[in-house]
Amino acid sequence: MTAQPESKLITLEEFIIQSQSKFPGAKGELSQLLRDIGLAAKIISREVNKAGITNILGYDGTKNVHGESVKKLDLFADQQLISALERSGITSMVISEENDGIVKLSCEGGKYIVYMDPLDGSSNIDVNVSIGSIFSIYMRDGDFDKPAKDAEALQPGNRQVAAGYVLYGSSTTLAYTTGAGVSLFTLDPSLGEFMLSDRRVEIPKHGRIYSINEGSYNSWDLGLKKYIKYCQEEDPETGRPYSARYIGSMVADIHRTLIKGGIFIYPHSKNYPEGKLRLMYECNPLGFIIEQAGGMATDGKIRVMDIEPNAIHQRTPIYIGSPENVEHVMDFLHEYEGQVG
Ligand code: P6P
Repeated sequence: MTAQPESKLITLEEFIIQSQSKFPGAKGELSQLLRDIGLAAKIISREVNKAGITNILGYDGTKNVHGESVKKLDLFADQQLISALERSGITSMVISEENDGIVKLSCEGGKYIVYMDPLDGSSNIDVNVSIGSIFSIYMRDGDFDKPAKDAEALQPGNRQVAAGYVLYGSSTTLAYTTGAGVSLFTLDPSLGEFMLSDRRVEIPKHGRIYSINEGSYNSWDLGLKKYIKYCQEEDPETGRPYSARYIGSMVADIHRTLIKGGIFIYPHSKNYPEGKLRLMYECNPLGFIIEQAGGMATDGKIRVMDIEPNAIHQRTPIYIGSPENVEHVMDFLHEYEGQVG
């Protein structure tokens, strides 16, 4: 990633407008939506970076739809993003990890439907580990003059029109795609602007990092156990043993995988028979990003983005990252399918 000379510094807003000009028919609505999300991200970043000072750390005493204790920053992020989407005036429904059902916005016939995990990895907030926001944008099929129906929200990930994440880490990074590659932006706090840092990022074809919570080893399928043992064997010719890295914030683990290559895995297990991670607002948007950067994202059998959803909060196993690493683990899963050990 080469530093941009001052004259070449491009803000997120400028980049979105430049990109829109490549689509003559575009009316700028999606561009406006992305800009609104960018503004919410700046506001959230400001609070995340001073959370320790403004008593916004800790729990607010409520629980989300999944019975998980909600941290104050979760709620703040949820409110900021929903307000941004309300202001956009073109979004009819928002589905968020922090809300049981579908949030209907005042623009009932709005063209877009947005899924989001407003603050993913929130269990890491109090220990100052990177956390992130994830968004996934769909377009309704039509009838924009009629109020959107709940059923319109259940679209497979291969119908996303845009997706992205914001990583609140040592710097605040925003990544997004509209299906024409993945661009990265870094927030310059002195300007209050996201500045273009990589116009089209590509994931390495292969990586020597595997990322999985090995605490659930005993409940893995035999093929996964065999694959992780393969990663740990000594074989200088294939660059093994690989390195194990696991942050516990999906956005941070996926961002590292995007930049350095390798594989992130959250399999099904005894505690999470369907997998832990959410299809619609974690796996589909991050799968879209990784695929657009040249990677792969599967549930162990099929492409994550081809899964036909039947519930807005449904979970899925996920194997995501460099294409060679994902294909390799799939080979192990297939070879030992149905075997116990
Ligand atoms: P575990 C965070 O709670 C999250 O939803 C993802 O960001 C992360 O990848 C995963 O759960 C971590 O789960 O079971 O390893 O703590």
